[in-house]
Amino acid sequence: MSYTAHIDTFASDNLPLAELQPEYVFELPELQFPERLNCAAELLDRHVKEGRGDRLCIQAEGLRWTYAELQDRANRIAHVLTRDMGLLPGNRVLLCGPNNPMLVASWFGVVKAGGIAVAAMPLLRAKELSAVVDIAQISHALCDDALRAEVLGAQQKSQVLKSVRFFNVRAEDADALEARMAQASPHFEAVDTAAADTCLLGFTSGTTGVPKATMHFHRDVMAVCACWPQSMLRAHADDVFVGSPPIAFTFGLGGQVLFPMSIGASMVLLEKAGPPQLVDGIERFGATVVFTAPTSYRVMAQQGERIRRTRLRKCVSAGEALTASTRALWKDATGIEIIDGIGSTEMLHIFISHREEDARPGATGKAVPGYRAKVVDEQGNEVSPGTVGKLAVLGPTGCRYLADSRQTQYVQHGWNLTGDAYLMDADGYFVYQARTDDTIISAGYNIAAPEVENALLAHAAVAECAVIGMPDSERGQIVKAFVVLRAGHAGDEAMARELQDFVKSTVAPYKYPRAVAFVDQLPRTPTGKLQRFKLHGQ
Ligand code: 3UK
Repeated sequence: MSYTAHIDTFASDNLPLAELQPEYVFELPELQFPERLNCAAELLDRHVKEGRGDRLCIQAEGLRWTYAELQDRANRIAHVLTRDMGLLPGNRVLLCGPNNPMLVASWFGVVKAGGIAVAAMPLLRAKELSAVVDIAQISHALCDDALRAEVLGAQQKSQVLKSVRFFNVRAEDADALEARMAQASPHFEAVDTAAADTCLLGFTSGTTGVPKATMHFHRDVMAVCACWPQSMLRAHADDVFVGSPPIAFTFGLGGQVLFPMSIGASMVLLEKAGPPQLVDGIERFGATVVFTAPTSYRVMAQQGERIRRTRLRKCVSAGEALTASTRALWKDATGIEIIDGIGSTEMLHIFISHREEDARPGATGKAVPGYRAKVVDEQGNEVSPGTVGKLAVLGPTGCRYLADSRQTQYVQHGWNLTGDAYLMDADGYFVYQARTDDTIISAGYNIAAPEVENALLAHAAVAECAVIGMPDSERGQIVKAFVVLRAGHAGDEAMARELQDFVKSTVAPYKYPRAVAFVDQLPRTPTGKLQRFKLHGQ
């Protein structure tokens, strides 16, 4: 048994067996980790120790914290957790709240104390939260007062969640986290965890509904900081990071917290970060690097002139495929070339991407140094360039589901299969096609749902749409489109026919939607991903 600092061994007891885990590669010199490593000490304490305590770390509405100030808060929280709340290394701690400084301080308090941070999407309701609590056997929680009712509801449903404290409480409350912190010492030596001790669980419901927890080690956090940001993002210590995804989504945790801190830069935390608030935030706080999703870039592009007058210089897109048209729209509006990157909760962060100058419209990029990527067939054999197959990746991070039989779907032959259909072009660029379960087979033709969606989106009357394969006795499946129309358009027979003809005129006619339904909205995950599976049977 190798070294561990965990007294509660729940995480290691529930890791997938070694033979079910992917292969890991640590080829870069930056990926040679010592046996003992605490990522919170590396990302936070190291800056203070090396004399950068006075540098700006966090800005938020009416607040500026230096690295030393964040460390002070995190240390006090670590004391409250271990002394008042009885946290033991290896225990899981639920973190819930919108993106704000106390949520980040809580994350560092938990990880310094050797706990396992489990951030929950701020939109989750009591029932969904209690599922998270049960799967991860969560004993402690630190939560924003804004989510008090949901967290107390989840605690009532669960047997395991024993200790809860709230922060950002407005009324006088002796039990509030801040009141307890005021009594605690600002000094706390980070627990000497193993590089391979779990420090965070990332929940993913994927696009199919049933939640699963991915397990990430202290060394995984340091590995994602050492790979993509260094080779592709290339930000520096004076950059100011901002973004829209919740910290509970590893895209948000990396982009807004881990990556800036890994280089001594600063972050802006916005509790609400829809396109208008994000544009405001970039302007008001002088943000230079933004992380958000393609849909958000499309809306923000309307404010191109305003954005040109800000300090913004680097724009990262992930979460969904970035179409060539969205890339061009943003470039025309702002002059900035988006950096696209595909990542996943399982891999922790981005593994295929590109630098601005290597952007290829319609392609995601190439394997990030430190990672390998290939396109394989059903048997796991690499296919030739230009052929569509399944995307397979490996690197220093990889998929470990907590006690979940779906491990053998994601990891095959040592490679991580992300569930995406891709092709590699003749120059080695990876080009996104669809989720593998979004490929519609109609009368023998393979049709990628996103391609039909993009064709429909080009029609002036279409605000949003989703395309699925509907079972059909004659053709196996037929293409069915769910369409949200822009205001002022009627969803009638004539419109359906017009859209069908429009698609036939822009893509191969066999791809046109034989069925069209008009709806008011589309089902999406809290991170904005389309849930096509929810449309089946509608
Ligand atoms: C899709 C993309 C095309 C793809 C994520 C960056 O999205 C993240 O994690 P999730 O677990 O979803 C993973 C799936 O989302 N996807 C993500 N990025 C792209 N498809 N182009 C892209 N650029 O289907 C992937 O398998 O929610 C993204 C960093 C951390 C993340 N967790």
